Amino acid sequence: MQLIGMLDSPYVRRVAISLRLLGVPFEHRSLSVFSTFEQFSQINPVVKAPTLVTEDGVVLMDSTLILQWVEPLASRRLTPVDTTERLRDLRVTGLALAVCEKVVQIVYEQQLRPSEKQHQPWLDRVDRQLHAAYEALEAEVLSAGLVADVALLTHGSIAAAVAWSFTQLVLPGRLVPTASPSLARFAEAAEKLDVFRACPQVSVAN
Ligand SMILES: N[C@@H](CCC(=O)N[C@@H](CS)C(=O)NCC(=O)O)C(=O)O
Repeated sequence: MQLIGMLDSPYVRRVAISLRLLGVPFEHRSLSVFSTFEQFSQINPVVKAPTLVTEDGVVLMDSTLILQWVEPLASRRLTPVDTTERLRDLRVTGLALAVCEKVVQIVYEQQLRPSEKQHQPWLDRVDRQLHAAYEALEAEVLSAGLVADVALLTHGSIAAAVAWSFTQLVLPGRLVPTASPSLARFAEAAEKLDVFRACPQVSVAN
């Protein structure tokens, strides 16, 4: 199994962390959707990260769908068994992925479009959505009382920690820890776990 994409993508990172937690062996190919677009397109012409190439050579996209495929192959689950917990975890996952999407939209708008072509009303809209997602995520993390323990990690808690760290990396200062204290505390503790450290969002060489 090959996981294609760079760990500075929160989507690639959540899959890499989950694969390790699930104990599913994989080869990680750190290709960029930008600087190695052509090479990436040889594997997946759609050039989306993460891309998973299964043992049978099937090319899968989308972090959630990849995890949906992989989890039943493992002996462990990152999906809570209890129905109420599962619903909460899905909500946390959705909010964290919305955060990632909004941050990516802001970064693409600011870095890929010439400054004279940036559309402020669009950026304002996305920023409002980002803050709304963070507000709801903080409330969920607080009420769930998330603990950074490898045995307790779920899809939602992994996505929440990864989303927070990603936001801090690419939009420093945009979301301050005092506005999301429970999430910031949880993410900081999660980042100290071996499984998170094994999947650094900034390459050690940088
Ligand atoms: N919903 C997708 C989002 C994946 C995504 O947008 N990845 C970005 C990298 S962070 C990407 O592939 N960007 C290139 C592009 O969309 O052209 C997932 O969960 O995997």
